[in-house]
Amino acid sequence: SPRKFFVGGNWKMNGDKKSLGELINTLNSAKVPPDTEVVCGAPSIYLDFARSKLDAKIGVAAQNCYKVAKGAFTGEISPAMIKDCGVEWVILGHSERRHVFGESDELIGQKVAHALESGLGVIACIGEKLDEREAGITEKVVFAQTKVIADNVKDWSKVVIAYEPVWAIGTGKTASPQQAQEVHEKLRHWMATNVSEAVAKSVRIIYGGSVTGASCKELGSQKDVDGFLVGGASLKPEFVDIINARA
Ligand code: G2H
Repeated sequence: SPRKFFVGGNWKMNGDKKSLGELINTLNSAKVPPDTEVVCGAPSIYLDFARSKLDAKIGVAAQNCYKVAKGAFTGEISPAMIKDCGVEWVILGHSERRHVFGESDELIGQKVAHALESGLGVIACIGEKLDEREAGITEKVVFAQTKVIADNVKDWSKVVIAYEPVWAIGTGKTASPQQAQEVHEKLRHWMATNVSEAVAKSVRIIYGGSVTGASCKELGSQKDVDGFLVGGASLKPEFVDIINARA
């Protein structure tokens, strides 16, 4: 595959300097395969800490950012600030941002545009809820979410799409390798039709939702699964096994 395997960790709102420091020590001494890219999503207050402690072989991501560079937006952080901490990536449109904090497709699109213009890489998350899957509208939902993202992208080399079915997030209910592959393949086809063949071939589409050391190998061997976005298991030494899923 021309696509470099991508393993993202999403620490969400977890850890402290002590526990994250220990995790960082484990990651720094871990083997990272040369054909695998690893990025850890740290809480915003620990971005500087994570970037200064993690080896250069591991990237760091913010878990969110705002859609403009600066101003009177109490509590928000900008891509410029993220970059100023030496951090290269931002996760946008995570289901918790969408469904706990009410972020709209439109806002997520604006954030994607501004983060890319600012020079950050973007891990853009999409995924259907359980009732949507049961109603048979998974494709419709993920295509609509992808379209809003795509409308805001010029340089696809800086974008990773994370497919995270909401019913699989933090529930221990991982999508089966077949369920993941089916949606990833449809997303790649959508990219070919609506963006270009070249982008469809090169864009990484990663899977998220209760990925573990036990489930990562079979998921990661699917043709259109180019890596993972890992929540709970990214806080444990098990994350090293997931980094080595294809090794
Ligand atoms: C999905 C995933 C990481 P978890 O949110 O983004 O979390 O692996 O805990 O389901």
